Amino acid sequence: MFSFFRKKAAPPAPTVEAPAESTPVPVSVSVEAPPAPLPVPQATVAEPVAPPVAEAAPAARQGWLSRLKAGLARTGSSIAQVFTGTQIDDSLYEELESALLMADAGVKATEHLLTDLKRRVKEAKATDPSQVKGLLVDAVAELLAPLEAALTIGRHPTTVMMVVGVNGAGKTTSIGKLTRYLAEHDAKVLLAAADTFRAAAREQLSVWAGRNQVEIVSQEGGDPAAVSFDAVNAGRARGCDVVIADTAGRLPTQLHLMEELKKIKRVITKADAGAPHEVLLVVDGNTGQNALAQVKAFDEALGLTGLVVTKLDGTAKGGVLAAIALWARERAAGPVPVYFIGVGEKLEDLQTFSAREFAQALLE
Ligand SMILES: Nc1nc2c(ncn2[C@@H]2O[C@H](COP(=O)(O)OP(=O)(O)OP(=O)(O)O)[C@@H](O)[C@H]2O)c(=O)[nH]1
Ligand SMILES: [Mg+2]
Repeated sequence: MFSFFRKKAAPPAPTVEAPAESTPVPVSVSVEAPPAPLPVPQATVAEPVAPPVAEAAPAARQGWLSRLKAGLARTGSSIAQVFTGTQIDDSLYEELESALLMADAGVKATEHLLTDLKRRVKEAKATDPSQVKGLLVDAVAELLAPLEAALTIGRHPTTVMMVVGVNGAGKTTSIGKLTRYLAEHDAKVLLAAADTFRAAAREQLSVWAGRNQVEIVSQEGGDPAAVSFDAVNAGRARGCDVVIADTAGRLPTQLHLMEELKKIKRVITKADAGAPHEVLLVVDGNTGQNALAQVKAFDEALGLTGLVVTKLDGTAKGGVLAAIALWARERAAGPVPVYFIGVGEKLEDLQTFSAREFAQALLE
């Protein structure tokens, strides 16, 4: 989900100059509007300015759900197969175990789900395999529920987000989609092209900036930390609601590149003591169990605040979210929410995550 609380009126005219390298694009959203209340803590605000996506566009949401369903269809049909018999017996649970493992749920989450399911079956005194399927939806939805949380902006004058992940996970595309979503809700966004090594990467982000008519700070061959620093300063000076830094893809095993990410984070904190407010990991939903390894490694290096799971429209099996959810239960800092999931390459193909909808799409 996403909530956007009213920000206070824009600060006095910025005096800080834009970095020489930036290519400002006219911004379609107004900084001055809405005139009003001071930022308020989430707990005391009844009415977010923007309703969650689910309420905003039911028709679009429906279309998205069917794409998610189609993407996860293989998992769905192999699990459905388990419930076609007439008895609830050991072989049903064994088949279900294999199907969950095949769906990338991993050993621990599979065990957890089977134990929980057996308890539910006993409690419900279920006798028909088709009932068991409904109970499995409940079990999966409950396991995934802690991953459901709203991405909130407006708590800070400028919310700074840093987006990280392995190569090709969908970081830049997701930033483009998220930017559109934020701009549609009247948030003023500035993008930082902190993937400075490849000209194509900068170009890709500036195409998204152009499409969404937002500003971008970019620097040929520059230091990613310096670009991020400039962008945060520029964003704050220009009264932006959100600054999003796109970083270059890297494997968690590339230690020097992980050090570089830590440096970007440290330098962002120098520009704004409370920032980055969000460190988002973008994970390709097709990565299987390796996705969990990525989440753990990036979390250890940077302290993640949220996840975006992409490409769930393709051949993704979906079960890895159960593995992530089980891991998140034991995480000292609490679960890492899945703010968004990606179900395609188009602008509207980024949607908020709902545990129950996901469980249903996966199993029904
Ligand atoms: N089908 C599908 N494709 C996606 C989705 N998200 C991203 N892609 C595609 O995945 C490819 C890689 O996306 P990028 O956004 O460039 O990935 P990245 O993480 O920025 O890549 P690097 O910067 O090279 O590390 C592109 O072809 C995107 O169109 C999605 O949700 N579904
Ligand atoms: Mg990229």
